[in-house]
Amino acid sequence: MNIQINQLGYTPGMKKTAVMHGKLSDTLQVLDAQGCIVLTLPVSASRTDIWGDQVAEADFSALTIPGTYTLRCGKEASWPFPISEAPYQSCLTALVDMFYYQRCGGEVDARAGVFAHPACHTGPARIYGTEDFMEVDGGWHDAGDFGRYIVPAAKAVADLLLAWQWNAGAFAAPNLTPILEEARWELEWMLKMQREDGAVYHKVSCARFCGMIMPHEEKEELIISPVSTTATGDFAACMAMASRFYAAQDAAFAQRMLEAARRAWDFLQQSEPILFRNPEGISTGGYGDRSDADERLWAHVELAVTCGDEMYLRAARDAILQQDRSRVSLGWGDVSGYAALEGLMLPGDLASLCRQWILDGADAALSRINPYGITMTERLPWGSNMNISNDGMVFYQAWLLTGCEAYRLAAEKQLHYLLGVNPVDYCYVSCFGSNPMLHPHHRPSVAQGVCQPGMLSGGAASGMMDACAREHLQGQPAAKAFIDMHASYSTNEICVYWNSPMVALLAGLSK
Ligand code: 9MR
Ligand code: ZN
Repeated sequence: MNIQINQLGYTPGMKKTAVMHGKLSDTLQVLDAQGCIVLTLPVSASRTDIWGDQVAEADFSALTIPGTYTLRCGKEASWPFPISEAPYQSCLTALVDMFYYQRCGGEVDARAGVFAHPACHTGPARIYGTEDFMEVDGGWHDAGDFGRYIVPAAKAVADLLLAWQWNAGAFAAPNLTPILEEARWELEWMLKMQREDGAVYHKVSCARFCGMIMPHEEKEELIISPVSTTATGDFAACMAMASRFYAAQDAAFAQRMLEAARRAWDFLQQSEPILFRNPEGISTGGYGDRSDADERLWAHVELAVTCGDEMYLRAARDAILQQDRSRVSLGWGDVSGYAALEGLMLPGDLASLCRQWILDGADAALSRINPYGITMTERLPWGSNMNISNDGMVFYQAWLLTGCEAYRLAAEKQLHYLLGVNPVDYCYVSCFGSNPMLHPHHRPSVAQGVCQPGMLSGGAASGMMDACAREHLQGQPAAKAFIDMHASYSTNEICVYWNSPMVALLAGLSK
C-alpha cells in the first residue's frame, strides 16, 4: 500500500496522520465500511524524504466516530483500520504473553497451543573453565535463540516494571500470567546467577546456537560464562528497582533482592571493569560493551532511591554529574537513561538534574524526527525497533513531566511507526494488523511452521548483517532494509527486550 496508517487503528480522540508515497492527489477521502465517503481532507505538499522518495501527509484527526474505515488518495487505498476506544489492548496483551511463551526451565502449558513444551534447559550447568556445576534453571529465552543473558534481562525487567508503574490498569486483561508474576520468573533466575562474592555471571547458554528446534529439544551442555561488571551493575540496578515493586506483596522476596543488589554493588566497588567477550569455544550472544560506567551509574541510582543511604547517594551524585546528560539511552548497552528516569525519585537537586536530562534528551530527539516520525535516518542499527520504542518511552516520560502535547504526539508516532506507518508497510508485531510480520527468526515458530503471535520484530537494519539481508536488501535505504524471512536474523529476529519497551510505551499511551 502507498498510504501508511497504524494498522491497528486509532482512538477517537487521537491525532491521526497518514503518510503517502508521492503526492497521489490533492485530497484524501475517508471511506466507511460500506465504501461511502465520509470525509474529504487536504493533502500536504509533498517533500523529499531522507531517502529521496516524495512523501506527503494528510491529517484525518477529524475522523472520530467508531467504525472501520479505509483511506483513498488518487488511485491508492490504505489497509482498512478501526476507530475504537481500545484499539491496542489485544496487542498489548499479546506482547506481555510473549514473555510467558519465552519461559525456560518450566512447563509452558496448553494455553500456548503448539508452542507448549515441557520444562527445558534444566539440570546443572557447568561454570566455564571449571568442572563445577550450578543449577540456574528458569528465566526467559532471550530471543529467537535459547540463551539466557543477564544484560538484556535487566533491561526487559526494568521496562515491564516501568509499564506497571505507568499504567497498572492496562494489565487488568487476562494475560497468561500477570505482568509482575512474569517479571518475577526472570528475577528468580537472575538471583541464581549471582556468585557468592556478589559478582554476577554474564550468561548461560550452550556453546553455540542450535538448529531450528523447540526449546526442550536442545540437549547440549549448558555453560555458565564468566562474570562481567556490566552484568553485575545491571543486576544490582534491576534488583534494587524490583525490590520496591514487590515489597507490598512479598516482603521476604523484596528483601532477598535488595540484599543481592547490595552484594553486587559491593563487588563493583572493589572491582576494575570486567568487560565481557565470548570466551574461547562459546559463540552465543555476546552482549559485550566498551564501558561499564552506565551500568554502575544505574546501580548507584537504584540503590540510592531504594535505600536512601548516604553512601549510595554520594555515588549516585558523582556519577550523574560525570554523565553526558544530552541524550537518554535505554539500550541494553547503554543503560544510563534508566538512571535518568529513576533518578526522578532522588532528593530535590538530583531529581531536578534528572528531569532536565530527560527533557534535553527528548528535545534533541524531537529535533531529529523524520516524515515517518522516527529519529533515525541514514543508519538503522540491528534491533532498530527497540530504539524506536525506547524513544517512545523517553517522549512519554517527558510528557508525564510537563504535560506538553508535542512529547505525547512524538511518543504516539513511535507507536504508529511500529504498527504500520513505516516505509515497508508492515505491522512489526507478529500476527497483528492487515500486513503483519509472519516469518520471524524464532526457533519455535520455524520448528512448528506457524508464527507465534505478539512478538516485535527487530526491524529495518541498514548494516546488511546476515546473508539473507545481503541477498535481498543490498542498496535499500535504511528504513527499507527489512525482510520478513526467518533467515534474516539481523532484521527479523524477536527479543524479550524489544517487546518490553513496546509494552511500556503502549501501557503508558493507553492511559
Ligand atoms: O540485539 C543485539 C544487537 O544490538 C547486536 O547488534 C547483535 C549483534 O551482536 O546482537 C543482538 O542480540 C542478539 C543476541 O546476541 C543473541 N540473541 C538474539 C539477539 C537479537 O538478535
Ligand atoms: Zn529453555
